[in-house]
Amino acid sequence: MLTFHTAATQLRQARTELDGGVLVAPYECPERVDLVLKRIQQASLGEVREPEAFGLEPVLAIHDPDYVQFLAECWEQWCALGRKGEAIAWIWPTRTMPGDVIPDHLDGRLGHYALSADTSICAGTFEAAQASKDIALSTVRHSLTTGEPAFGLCRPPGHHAASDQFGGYCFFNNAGVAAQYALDSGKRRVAILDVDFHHGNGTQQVFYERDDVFFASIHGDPCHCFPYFLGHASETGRGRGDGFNANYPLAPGSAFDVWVQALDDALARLRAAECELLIVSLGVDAFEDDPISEFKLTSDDFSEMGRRLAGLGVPTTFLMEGGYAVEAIGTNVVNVLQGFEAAEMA
Ligand code: OKP
Ligand code: ZN
Repeated sequence: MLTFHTAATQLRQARTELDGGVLVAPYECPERVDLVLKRIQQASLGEVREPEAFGLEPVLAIHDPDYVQFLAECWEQWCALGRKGEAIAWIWPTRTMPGDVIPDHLDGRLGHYALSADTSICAGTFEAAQASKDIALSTVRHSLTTGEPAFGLCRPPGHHAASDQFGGYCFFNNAGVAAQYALDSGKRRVAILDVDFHHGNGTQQVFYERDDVFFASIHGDPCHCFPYFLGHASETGRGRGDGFNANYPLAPGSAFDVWVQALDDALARLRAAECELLIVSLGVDAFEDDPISEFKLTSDDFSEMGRRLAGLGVPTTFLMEGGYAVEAIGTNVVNVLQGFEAAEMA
């Protein structure tokens, strides 16, 4: 299987993440990409290719222009204020002060455009986010033109990024940008299946009122897990999108026997919706040893996941999301991709 990757994803080298009341080295670190690449080469998965530059137009097809401009300017403006650390939001519009006016001051704008305090903005963040969406776009274009599966080694991830909010390590919604590109290229309906441990709140929000993208997500129950405020089973879509959103919140501690039932149900829903392309938001943080997640999937379970995904029988684009057990991240990603290939061959 072909992989798309570029070193520009490593332009984001954040030093800080607010975690347990202290600033720690971010879980979403550049080594994640190095280790996945290393395993791809070891396992002879296939050629690794550079993405092409698509510019900001496909981003603006799902993201708010002022949000994109905020991301472009944030670091320079933060530095101009003479701040010492990285840019982290610390005040938000809330139930009691809804904040209909977008503030002028950067601290206010940060609160407006951030959905969590775990994600700093630093030098190179905007550039890395652009590289990541170019990988997503190059990967989906390959699947569209050849019908072949392909893997986009996106970093930073994308599924928490909403139309005008960043957070959960995400800035542009790579899967959403790719899905919209597929629709704009002539596909009538696209499926996004999110297997990351965390609910893909951004992807859900972008497509919630639409019937041309079916979004399904298997994740830790938001009553107990990030992002806490979206991802319940009762969220099924709105308006013409009603029936095109399927959430499978599972209890922390769930293992593959439970997880795979949700997968099979999600795949049946996607089959019934007659989707012409499958985009997999491929986080591997459902792994048993992930440091910030709470499912119990083994490395072998990821191979079986790949085999079952192939059963849908539609052109498939895999896009990297989370996965923080760095010692196993390469094995787990490549197991999904090779499981998929093995089942396609059979
Ligand atoms: C991103 B992706 C503790 C962790 C806070 C929340 C998880 C973000 C996951 N500081 N971050 O879905 O893998
Ligand atoms: Zn995750």
